Amino acid sequence: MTDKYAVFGNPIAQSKSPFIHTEFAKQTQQDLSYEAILAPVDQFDSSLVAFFADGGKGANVTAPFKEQAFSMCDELSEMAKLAGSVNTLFNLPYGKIGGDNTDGVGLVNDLEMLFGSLKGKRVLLVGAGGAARGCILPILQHNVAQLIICNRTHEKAEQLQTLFNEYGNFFAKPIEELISPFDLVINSTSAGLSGQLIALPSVIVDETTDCYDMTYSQQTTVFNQWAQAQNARKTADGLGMLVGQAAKSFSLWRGITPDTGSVMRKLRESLAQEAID
Ligand code: SKM
Repeated sequence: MTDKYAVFGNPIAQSKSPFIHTEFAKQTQQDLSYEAILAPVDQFDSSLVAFFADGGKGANVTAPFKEQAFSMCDELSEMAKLAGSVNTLFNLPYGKIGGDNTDGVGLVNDLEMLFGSLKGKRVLLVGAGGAARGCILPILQHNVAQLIICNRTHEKAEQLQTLFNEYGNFFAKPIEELISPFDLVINSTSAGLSGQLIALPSVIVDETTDCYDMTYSQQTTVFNQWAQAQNARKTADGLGMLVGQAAKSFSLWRGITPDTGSVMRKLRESLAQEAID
């Protein structure tokens, strides 16, 4: 019988997950279906419970439900516990729900594929919301020399410093105290194409700095436009992170790791096509 999976969000029409997981399933010859489910904002829990009661095997969760999904889980991975949010759910025996967070692994795999090993690098993480929190542990686990976090509201960055202090060389710094270039700057804020970028000092990026924007779009994101204007060595958007988190979820559910490269190429093509249409 075909195994059922889904992604829950609101909105959800923009989600590439059904395409990505259907491609992974074809590639690895897994008999599964994967649909996008628009859950009403006040009915995420009942939608998920109904999906699992109806035989759903697992689910991804996107905005705005990741924290709520976390609080519904009976069992959580260490990664999910520290992230405080969940994007991957498992239908466990006896009606229990298991949760993990694969966003950070997806990010780190993409960063190393694009820019080489993270080991020994000085890394700046911009933003201190849920997206940043989900990635701190995996970055620290890759032996960076230091990870600095900055945020428009400095107190939020300090709270994360307290939470992750024991896992590595991790500090919150006020934006005005950033006075030298980093090896890597990661934007986790959701200033997409037209959004307002938080004002960053230009000294943090020079021609040796790689820049990564967790969001993605057909055109260069506002953050990457800014990074290119500072002569960043390389810039990349978050499409690889999206495919990477999906690959990790898929391997947790199915016990088989799909190839991400071919799916990335197809997604890039379809984004380019959307830009033309
Ligand atoms: O964490 C992922 C989630 O698993 C799926 C997703 C999507 O379908 O757009 C985006 C991210 O939040």
